Amino acid sequence: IEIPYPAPRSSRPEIMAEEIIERLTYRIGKDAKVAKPHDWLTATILVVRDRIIDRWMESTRQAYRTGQKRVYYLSLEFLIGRLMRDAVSNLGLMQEIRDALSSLGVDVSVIAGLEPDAALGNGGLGRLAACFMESMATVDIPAYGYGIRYIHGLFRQQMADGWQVELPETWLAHGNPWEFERRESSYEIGFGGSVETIGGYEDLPRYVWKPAERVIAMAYDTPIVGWRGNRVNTLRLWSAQPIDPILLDAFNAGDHIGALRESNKAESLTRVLYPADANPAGQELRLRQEFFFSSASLQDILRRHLQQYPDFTNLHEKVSIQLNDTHPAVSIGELMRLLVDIHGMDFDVSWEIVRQTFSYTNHTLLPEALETWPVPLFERLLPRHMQIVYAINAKILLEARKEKRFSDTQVRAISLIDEGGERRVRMGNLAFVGSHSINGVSALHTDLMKVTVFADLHTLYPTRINNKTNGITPRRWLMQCNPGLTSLIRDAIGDKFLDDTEALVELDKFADDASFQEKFAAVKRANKATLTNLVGSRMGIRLDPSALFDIQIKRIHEYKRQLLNIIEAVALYDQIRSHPELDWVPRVKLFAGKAAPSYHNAKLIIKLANDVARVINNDPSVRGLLKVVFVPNYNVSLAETIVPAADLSEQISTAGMEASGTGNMKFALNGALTIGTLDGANVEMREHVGDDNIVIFGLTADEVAKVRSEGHNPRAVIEQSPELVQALNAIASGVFSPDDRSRFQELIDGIYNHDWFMVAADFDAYAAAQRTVDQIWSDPKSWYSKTIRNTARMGWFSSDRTIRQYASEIWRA
Ligand code: DL6
Repeated sequence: IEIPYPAPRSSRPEIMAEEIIERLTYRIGKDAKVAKPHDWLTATILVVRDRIIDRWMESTRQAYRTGQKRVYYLSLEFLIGRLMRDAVSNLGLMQEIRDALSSLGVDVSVIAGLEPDAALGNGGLGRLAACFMESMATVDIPAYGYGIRYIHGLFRQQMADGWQVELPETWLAHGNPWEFERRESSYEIGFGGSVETIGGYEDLPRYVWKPAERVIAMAYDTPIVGWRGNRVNTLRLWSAQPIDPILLDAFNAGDHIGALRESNKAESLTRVLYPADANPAGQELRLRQEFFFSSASLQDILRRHLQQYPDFTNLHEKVSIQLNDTHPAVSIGELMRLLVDIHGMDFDVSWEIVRQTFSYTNHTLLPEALETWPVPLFERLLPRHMQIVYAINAKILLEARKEKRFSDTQVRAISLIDEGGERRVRMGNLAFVGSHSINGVSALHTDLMKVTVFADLHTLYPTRINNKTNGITPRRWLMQCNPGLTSLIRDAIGDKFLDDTEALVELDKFADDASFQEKFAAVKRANKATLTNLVGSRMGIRLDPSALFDIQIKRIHEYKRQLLNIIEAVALYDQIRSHPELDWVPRVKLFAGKAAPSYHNAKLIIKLANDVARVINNDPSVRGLLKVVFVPNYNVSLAETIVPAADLSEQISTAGMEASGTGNMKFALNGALTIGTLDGANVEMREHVGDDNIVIFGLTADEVAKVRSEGHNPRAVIEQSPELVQALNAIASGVFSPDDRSRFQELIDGIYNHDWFMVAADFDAYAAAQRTVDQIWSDPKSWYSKTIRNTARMGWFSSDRTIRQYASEIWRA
């Protein structure tokens, strides 16, 4: 029987209004008269979702029909944020949904603000994965994102007397109308146990892993709509389920809690996002999570492949698997196990297929963030994978020694096992040797990879490392978050940039046009007013929208140098009080970001920002000239309000330490001036926007390396800078912490004693750069000429461009 497809859903507002009422009544069971805002939100999402499904199914059918290569993006993090505005706007239904809801007396912006912010990630890496998902759908690549459906995403940050307090985040509290539970897509995942060898010397031995524990991975699918709805891809997130939900014998014997032990244990696997960010993550749970989602994803990929092809000999031609950092690197061992042990393929043949299938993106050079696992832990949890790692290692080391004549030191550096001290499995090295492509995320970062962490592996395999500079999706980070600027640009240069972000360059000719500048400034003012209202209502702090909004929002980390910014605020505070007669530029210094719960110094930096804010904001002598705010609970939605309102974007990491940054791109695209170091993608941003349209300061990566190797004497540097001495003394002596005068002593001692992050070394250059910013700000014509040029020239940083490069140069998809 030919079963017909349903007719596509209408986008007429009156039809959608009817459907919203229908969903409210029959799916949610609510009478419109008593429906709560959350019910309206759910009903609306269900109506929007229906409009996605037709396209989703067609996208899947097309991939089967054409036999196109599929791309699988494996990531432990997807920081997707809210989805409704994204989906509606990509489908081009914004006005229709607004009209449909308003005919029912509901304001779309009110219910859209209720959607939980899905924070299934820590920071840049997770947000990049979300931008990539949207861009892969936009540029029409059949792709699946694979990750974990954490019940609690990244913690909710609250402030208690200026200290960060972490609370569980409950994004699933009202259910998740976007997702589809796929009970039929379930796989068994094993842990522990032993490996049995079957077969003798003559025979090829077969290895059978007998896990001691097993859980089920069950899929939840979320459709991801590309721009103009042309393609819809799938984000498949795994949830852990017990094999036996309840041990009935134990329950009947009265052990009611023990009866649920297995169930709790399984569920704890996907309960929380491991909150580490560039911190040692040596926790068993984390390794379990990594294997859990890697194994489930690979079993799913192989199952799909076998639906279309008889065997795996062409796997690498039909499948590309991108490892987002090393978190899914155990997939390399798992794919080997599945091909060799389960599907009976030859080890060497499988290894070639595996290498051609995988590619790996590195996101950090910080040594403490490069994952390694103690050999005993790895062996206990994954005994067969440990054998496979040893077998791969033997192959690679032999090749290095025999063919490439590597020295012992080089061999030690490339080994998959770190033998210095406690033996550990190096996931970065495993990802490297098991991939045909290893990419960095900015030109500088890629260059540094070749001479630092992967120097010896690069010598062994000189063609594998390549660069793919990050990008951001212009849909979320311009069109949706900044409708005012988007419509101004459309009026000026037409709609081409909506499909080709690089067409923004046409705006360049308006950079010095007085009337355009005025309109650009008006949009910025309106966005600043929105942020002012948000800060007022959440924090009770009144900002002056005509002040320069100087913004640093990102994870709190010493290398990102929020501390440098705070110290400069203290120095400025001092200067303003000492020279009230000068013409100071009114500034609001705004911070937001979360610190890893175990990262002591980062939490202290948050407290310092809050302590400094309290003193400065209550001092009448600087009122109107300087305000400092730390906005709690930074997340994607908050960024969507803050980014369009920024005048100045702080991208001030210690050079050589920020792999790329993507916040830097979001701000510049939305018409902020960047003050930054020559680090990460700032380097390429300068090339694109032009030297005159960005304020660069400080040591370069080479200079930082040189200063460190030659011995840095921060005390001597500090003593040369009266402003810095004064600011450091004020902080260290308790001017901002009268209740605990020594609270910040150790933070300041760190600067005096080693200054690893070059805060003292860069301070004077940074302060001078800030005064340059003041000068530019004081001449609005010059300010807007530069900021308009930023918007005009940032088109290259679209994640569509990045994804096209991955597709043509890595995936060949
Ligand atoms: O590539 C995305 C993003 C970069 O823009 C940031 O510069 C980088 O810090 C971040 N890395 C991570 C992982 N860090 N660790 N571990 O989030 O990736």
